[in-house]
Amino acid sequence: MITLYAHGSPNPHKISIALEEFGLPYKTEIVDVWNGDQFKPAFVALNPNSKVPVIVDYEAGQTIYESNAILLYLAEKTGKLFPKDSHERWKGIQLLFFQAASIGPMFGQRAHFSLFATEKPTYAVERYIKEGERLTTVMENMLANRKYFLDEYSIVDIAHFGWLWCSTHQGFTIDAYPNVKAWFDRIAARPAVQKGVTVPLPLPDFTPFKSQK
Ligand SMILES: N[C@@H](CCC(=O)N[C@@H](CS)C(=O)NCC(=O)O)C(=O)O
Repeated sequence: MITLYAHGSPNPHKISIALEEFGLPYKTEIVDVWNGDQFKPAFVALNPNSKVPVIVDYEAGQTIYESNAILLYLAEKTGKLFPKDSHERWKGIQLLFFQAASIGPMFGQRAHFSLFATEKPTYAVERYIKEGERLTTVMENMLANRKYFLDEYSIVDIAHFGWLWCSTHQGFTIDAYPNVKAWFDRIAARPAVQKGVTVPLPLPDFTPFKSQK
């Protein structure tokens, strides 16, 4: 049995989606990151960086943090949703790093400065909106004439979907990016994805933040 430590937020949703896709038995523990649960010693013992998601795979005696490392772990454990062919595999690893190093942090800062910051400094708001649009253009080009980021549906799609799902709920539209939009709708239609984004909690209601934008 696997325990997923999570909250209703983009990086944990990558893992609940993957667990649903893999059909692995799991249970969830809610870590309320809005109220500081991630800094409690018992959780810091699982992830010294105090962030969700974390999984504990009791059968294997393995604890893992960093969402894309968890995705790779689960793909390796099941032998599913990640290519075995070396060239395609390295393309996938590269895209997982790209997602973790660029999309996640930049979309995160965009949401922070545009929505959550009590003061909204114009420079920071504009910087991250511009970077968010630039990165969405990068994905638009990557997805030209492709159904998925790799030749087949994979954990790379799941990794990218988490933040795009969240950012569209935060009001950052992808309508101007037809390849990203078509890919997004294709992934969102999957039953495992529809279930995964509700586990352990759906995204919060961003309406109060959007109205102060
Ligand atoms: N690079 C990490 C980022 C994890 C992350 O930022 N998680 C957020 C929720 S989506 C969190 O725990 N935030 C609480 C905090 O920053 O204190 C990953 O991909 O797992």
